[in-house]
Amino acid sequence: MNAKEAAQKALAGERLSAAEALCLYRSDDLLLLGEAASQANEKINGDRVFYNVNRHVNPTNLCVNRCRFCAFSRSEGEAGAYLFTQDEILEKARFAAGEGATEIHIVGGLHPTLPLEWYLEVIRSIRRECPTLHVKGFTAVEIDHFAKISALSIEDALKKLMDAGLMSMPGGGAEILGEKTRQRICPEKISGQKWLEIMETAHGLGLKTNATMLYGHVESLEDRVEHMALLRDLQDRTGGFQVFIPLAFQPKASDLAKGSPTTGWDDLKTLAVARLFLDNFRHLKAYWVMLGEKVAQVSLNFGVNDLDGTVVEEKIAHDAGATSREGMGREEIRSLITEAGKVPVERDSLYRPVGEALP
Ligand code: V47
Ligand code: SF4
Repeated sequence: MNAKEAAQKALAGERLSAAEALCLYRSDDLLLLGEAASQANEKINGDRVFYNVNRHVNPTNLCVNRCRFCAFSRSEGEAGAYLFTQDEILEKARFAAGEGATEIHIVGGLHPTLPLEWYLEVIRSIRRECPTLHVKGFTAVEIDHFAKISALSIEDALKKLMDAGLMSMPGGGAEILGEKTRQRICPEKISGQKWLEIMETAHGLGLKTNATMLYGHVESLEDRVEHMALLRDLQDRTGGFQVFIPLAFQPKASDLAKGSPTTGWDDLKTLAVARLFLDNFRHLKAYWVMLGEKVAQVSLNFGVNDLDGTVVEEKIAHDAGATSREGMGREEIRSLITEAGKVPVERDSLYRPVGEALP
């Protein structure tokens, strides 16, 4: 089968095999992929493109994992290591709520000594003081860490976080799920299988989560397609993933992939293939922080229907050399979307339009 036939198959509503996704990836007909992915997206999402008004907070960069691609993390005593106090975090949340944010996105390193109670109190205080904020927090990697340090099962750790007020989970820590490549890039991290199990447990408890894929380092195209196939299988079972977010590797301060960033060509192809292959994911996000504003804008015609958010203070990608801004204003995001011929719609963290009657 050639790329044109694979694209037609996807548009006819038939599920693509891994071999067909690879065939799309290997095609150099970028516009064919873009056109097909755009049509697939329009069928389910029309010409509306979502964004949200949010604020990222990374409570600490101390991390016991030290993944090879990560320029954000530090070890104890190392220059640049930090830990925000609970008051500092609450102050950032208060400020965000005052500016009209609807979501606080909390992700950090695996701190060597902080107990789970510290994180529970962070969530409780934000929910108490800022009731308009949705608390989206903690990757599956952090959930595993919390369970280990408090001798709890994954399910019980998640229940405690939910009781404290956690409302959904971001999609980080997925990296590349296939074990061989995962071992090369983040040997200390939980396995891909464990990441999937934690997501399945969260979905079983009614917690919606996102899913990411870190691409553009040492992985092969086969790794990427296998990764997406594993996500598609889990989504068939649970329906708990809200959105797929490919994360473009930022190579500064990493010896992976000899320091070259992804190309716009690869970024757009990856998003288009994801839209055609992941037939059970309604939403596809272009994370403008890692793609850059320009590629993110063009991707709105390559199957993307979500531009993420205002972000405000981004550390993970910027410590690794991202050249985008650390945050973007609501009006700037809206005009990027409008200029690409789409209709901007502010969403909440569960993908409901803000300010419209809820179903
Ligand atoms: O898990 C770390 C990645 C992730 C680098 O769910 C890097 O809405 C690129 O998951 N180059 C955290 N990526 C960020 C994340 C995220 C971001 C925005 C929205 C959502 C969401 C989730 O960042 C980590 C890791 O996969 N990362 N280092 C790097 N050098
Ligand atoms: Fe730690 Fe996450 Fe960075 Fe890995 S990617 S070193 S787990 S902060």
